[in-house]
Amino acid sequence: MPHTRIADLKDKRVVVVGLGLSGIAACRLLAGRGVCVVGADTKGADEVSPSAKALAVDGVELVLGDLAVARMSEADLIVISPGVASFRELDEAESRGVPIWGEVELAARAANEASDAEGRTRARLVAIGGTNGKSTVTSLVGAVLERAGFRTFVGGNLGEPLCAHANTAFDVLVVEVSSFQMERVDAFHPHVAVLLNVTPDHLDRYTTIDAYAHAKGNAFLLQTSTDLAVVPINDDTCMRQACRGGARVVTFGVGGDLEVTHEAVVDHAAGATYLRSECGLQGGHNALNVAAALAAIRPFHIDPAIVKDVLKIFRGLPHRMALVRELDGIRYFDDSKGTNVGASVTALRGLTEPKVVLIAGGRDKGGSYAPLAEALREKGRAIVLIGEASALLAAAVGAAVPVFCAATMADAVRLASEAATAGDAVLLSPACSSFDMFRDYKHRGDAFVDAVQQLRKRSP
Ligand code: UMA
Repeated sequence: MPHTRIADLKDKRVVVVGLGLSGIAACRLLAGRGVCVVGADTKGADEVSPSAKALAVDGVELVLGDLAVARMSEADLIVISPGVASFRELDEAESRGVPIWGEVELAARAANEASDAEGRTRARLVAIGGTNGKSTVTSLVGAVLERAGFRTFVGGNLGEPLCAHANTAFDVLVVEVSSFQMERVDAFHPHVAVLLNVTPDHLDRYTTIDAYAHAKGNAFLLQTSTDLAVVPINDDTCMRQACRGGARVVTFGVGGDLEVTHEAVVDHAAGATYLRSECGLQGGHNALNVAAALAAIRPFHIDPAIVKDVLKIFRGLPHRMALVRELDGIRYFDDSKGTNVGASVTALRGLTEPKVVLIAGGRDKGGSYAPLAEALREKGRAIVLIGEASALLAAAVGAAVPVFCAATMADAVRLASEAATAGDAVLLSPACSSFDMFRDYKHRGDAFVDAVQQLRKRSP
């Protein structure tokens, strides 16, 4: 039933799988619209968060510990959280014709229905995907639109689920979309869809990189000639995905419609030039991020003077190449958000210091660490490993640089500071997810920042 309206689900039985941020927001949204909601999680009652348990107060039936009890095959709809991959009961329900939506699909439909019901113009949807840079571009696009006076939602994979805001009147929804979130969409129709890049990631969930790229590309599917698809120039993988829909394609990069040169990002169609020296975001990868953001805001016809103001002050996100401290001539950078090999290689190569001590490791995601070994051969002083992937990483990079292993983040920072010499950088850019040792990448980054702040100056 691809065209089910949420309004028609009143008193119907909907199972929401996963009671993290997305699932909790989805449960509340559906319960608020008179749906009989079952909230299910593999975690038991003593493991889920207090917010998940509090859903019972909103009338949500909780199924905790054993998903089979949720009787998914008898549901009218299943809504899954992004972190939930396929499992037996879900496959069975799907084979019996039960529709399955991702949280973002539910949210986008709910936002449209709320606007229609109140006679408001529907918010325009800007979806921003890609292996790396999507949080930065999402935040930048959001910041420009807000400054230009649009009522703007900024969130999605970035942290705030759209479901939590589907009833609010916005002009634009700027949503960071992950491949997980794009797996289950069928009415999701962005006015602007951006695919920044595709490099190996999440290969513990996808059998091939093509399957991963395909999930990301679902964002383009319903686009038509009045919509915009934004992709890097000369990137066949991203272009192939964009062409699965019917949008006008705008490219960014060297020689693109949004052209990146040594000095500037140039919007040829608008006749506007944005000097890179006047941007708060620095580095080659960030020039590409700026170009992609400028492409994404094209349909909103924003005065370049406003855009320039924002570009000047926008300095990026916490835990994304953030300078924490300089001590004994060594700069410490927090790139905890570098959760895949491509991100860590970009971070390493982007540093101006000739030598870097890298802190990496965590939960392995199934890709190859060979590109990291190559970058370390050029720029690495040493690597300090943490977490489950330590042995795998040591095997992959051990020939390139000296390897140290640490049990905690505090140990890792201490070992890294001892291995570094004045003029080096110490970089936390783990190339892995954080869930083996931390709640999430923010928690990991905070632990790094704490440990760096505790370091004492070396005695002369
Ligand atoms: N669960 C199950 N069964 C499963 C798997 C999970 O019951 O098979 C339960 C867990 O026990 C837990 C809940 O599901 O209680 C967690 O759901 P979730 O993993 O979808 O996490 P949320 O808290 O809803 O957070 C999600 C995104 N998480 C993931 O995609 C893994 C967050 O992205 C996002 O910020 C949030 O929705 C709001 O939109 C994080 C992320 O790591 C930052 N994203 C990946 C990335 O950027 O690489 C894709």
